[in-house]
Amino acid sequence: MFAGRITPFKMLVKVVFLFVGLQTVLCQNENPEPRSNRPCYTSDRIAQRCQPPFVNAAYDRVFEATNTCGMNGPTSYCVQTKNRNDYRSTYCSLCDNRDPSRRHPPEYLSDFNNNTRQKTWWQSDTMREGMQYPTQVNLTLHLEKAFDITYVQLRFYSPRPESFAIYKRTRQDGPWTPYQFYSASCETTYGLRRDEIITVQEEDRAVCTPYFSGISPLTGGAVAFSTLEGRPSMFRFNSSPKLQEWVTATDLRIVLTRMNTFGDEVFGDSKVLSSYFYAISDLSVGARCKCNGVRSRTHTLALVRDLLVDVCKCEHNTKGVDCQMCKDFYNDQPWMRATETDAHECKACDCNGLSETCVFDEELYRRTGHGGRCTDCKENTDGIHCELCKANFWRSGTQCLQCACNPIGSVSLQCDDQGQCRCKPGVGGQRCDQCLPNFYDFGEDGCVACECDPSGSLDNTPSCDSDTGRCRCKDNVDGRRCDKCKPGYFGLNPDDPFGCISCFCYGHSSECSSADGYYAHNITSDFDTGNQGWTAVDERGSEVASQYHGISKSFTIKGLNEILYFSAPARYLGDQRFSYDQYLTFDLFMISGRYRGMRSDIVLEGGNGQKISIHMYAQGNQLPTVGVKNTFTFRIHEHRDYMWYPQMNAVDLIGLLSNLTAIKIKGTYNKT
Ligand SMILES: [Ca+2]
Repeated sequence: MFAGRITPFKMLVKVVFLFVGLQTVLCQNENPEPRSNRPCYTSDRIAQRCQPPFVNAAYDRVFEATNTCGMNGPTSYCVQTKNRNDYRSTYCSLCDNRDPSRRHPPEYLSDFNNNTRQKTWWQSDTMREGMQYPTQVNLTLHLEKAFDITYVQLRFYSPRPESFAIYKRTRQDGPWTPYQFYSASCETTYGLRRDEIITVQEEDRAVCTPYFSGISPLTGGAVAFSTLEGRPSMFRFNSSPKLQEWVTATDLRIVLTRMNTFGDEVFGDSKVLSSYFYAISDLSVGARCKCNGVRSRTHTLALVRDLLVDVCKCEHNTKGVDCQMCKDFYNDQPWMRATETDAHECKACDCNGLSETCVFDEELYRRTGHGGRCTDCKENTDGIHCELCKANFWRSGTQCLQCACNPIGSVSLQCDDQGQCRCKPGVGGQRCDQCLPNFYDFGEDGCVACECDPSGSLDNTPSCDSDTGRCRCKDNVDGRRCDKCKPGYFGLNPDDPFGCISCFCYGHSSECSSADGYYAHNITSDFDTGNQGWTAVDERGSEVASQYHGISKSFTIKGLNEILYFSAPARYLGDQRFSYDQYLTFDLFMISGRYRGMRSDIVLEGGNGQKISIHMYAQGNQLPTVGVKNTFTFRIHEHRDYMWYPQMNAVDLIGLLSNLTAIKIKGTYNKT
């Protein structure tokens, strides 16, 4: 017994000395970060680190205690004291939770700032009720949000425990991890070596210290745990994520493991047993609301699990209970804790005003220095900054327009930068929704070529019905591809606006075909060597006077009031069937006079008295002009577009041509 008493007294001297030293350290390092109440922005609106105030985070919070005295009616306890002569004396009292003057509930742990002079404390059952190792008491403090813990300080009303530990959680649903062990028997109670040196590699490891575990003082002993004390990186706190995590806690737990005794409990004396219990008058937690350096000084309150708790009022475009993330749309840079040199303000994404949301893209940030990837781009835009048009859209000025490529006719639903879709073979149109000219049967494989023969196609331009593929033919042409003459016609010819010419078989057949062995030749008069057989005739066909001019190489007729014609020589006459659908061409030079319209300007006469005639201006010819050489061309064809008079059918016209007796061209124009 005697030896057992000597040891704690030796310890006491050491404890007091160390405790003073620790308090000094606490003051120096009370704020691991600079003590500053500066605003979160400078007057120039430049973001800078700002911090919430240093507070006692335990103040006025409710502790949960797994054991409290007097909960099931009054129990007695005895307090050992020492008088001036160092003799112990004992007085006894009652604990009764129903009696306000005798209760010792857990809330007395955190009424630190209570100005009442009367000391308040929480107290457990005594050893008489079975309170001793291995039965332990847990005192749990829920901070409701993360705090940066600087110290945890306990002031005991009973002697300090022989063994107790501080645990913490960094998340409200996380595991409890040890913070610190206090034990006079580190090895046997906690399995830890006493006072281990903390290494850089294990800065976030709890250690066990035997100091503060003696039985003296019998009351009023304090224990202060400084979270950074003895940790190698404590002066490089801002660059040590491990220590930043180490000081973070959302909940704290004091686990009271074993009481100190004088060893006299073994005799089972009820008064002695009643004198051993745990009692703590105050527990304070020096901490800052964890806001990661981006919180303004102002507290705000929020309801968390029906409790009003402190939350950070986040600045620098951050959000979250601890300002631990960037606000929506401020994801251009990764979230980082503010430091003295860089506030790490969250920056807005660049979405060209076309989105209000974005996400942080690590890979993009590594590549470009900007990690904001816009989402939900509006107005049909897409891209990291909503700078592109969505798939299957194209840009027209500032707008993105839908390509609307026809899914059947298009190779792809994406059009080019002019809005033109890529079409399958034979398909056309901006959206590839129709067959190209000369193609038909719009379908999955595109369109099929109509393969119209240009010679037989209207205006020599191939085109067909886009549904049936039937080509649009000239009048006398037939066939799906306009590649053959209609029955009764022959000689498909691109120069023929009707495509084919009528057969003439003297009424003995209506069908014919082109025959080999024929060639086209012109009958021409150039008047180089006289009138070359041309004569001048009057209306009745009687020859009249004419002149030939060798210098101008021209054949001339003059008349005053009579109508005179140039009459073609015999080689133009006779069987001229092959001139059907061919041309009659001549040059005319009018010396004087004025043209007056007359139907019989040009006359073709047949053997049986038939004749056809035509106006000089028909078939798009110009009116004859004085002093100018005019060239006239007439197609010899019965179609009314060619304006021959009278109208006759092809067979009759060819019949006329088969025995042509006269070609007359009017040569005087001074009389109508
Ligand atoms: Ca108190």
